[in-house]
Amino acid sequence: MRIRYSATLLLALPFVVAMVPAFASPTRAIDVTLTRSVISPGQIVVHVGERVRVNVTSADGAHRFQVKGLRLDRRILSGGGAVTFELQPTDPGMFEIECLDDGAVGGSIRAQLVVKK
Ligand SMILES: [Cu+2]
Repeated sequence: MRIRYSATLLLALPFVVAMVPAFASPTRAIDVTLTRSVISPGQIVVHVGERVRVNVTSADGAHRFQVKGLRLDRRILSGGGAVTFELQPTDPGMFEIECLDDGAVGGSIRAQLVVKK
């Protein structure tokens, strides 16, 4: 029963998300920059089966970077270098990216991760 449960969990995940060492070299790198007012780019487009490495940096302070539905939640520190994660989508879809500023007043900043066939 334990094995069946694990397999179901794996199938339910739309993505494989993992921290990777800086020296890994996947197919395509995407640089994302965070500020208090914008996530740049505002839309990240990837394709099913494509292997991408996303490098997230902050231009103006600490941020909390989340991709809804992917269990991706990272703290991005100012001047701390890029926080990198790798993904390889298995299904098309659209995922909301939300960025919260540490200690900031007001709402979060949003962007989209779009997976095309
Ligand atoms: Cu932010």
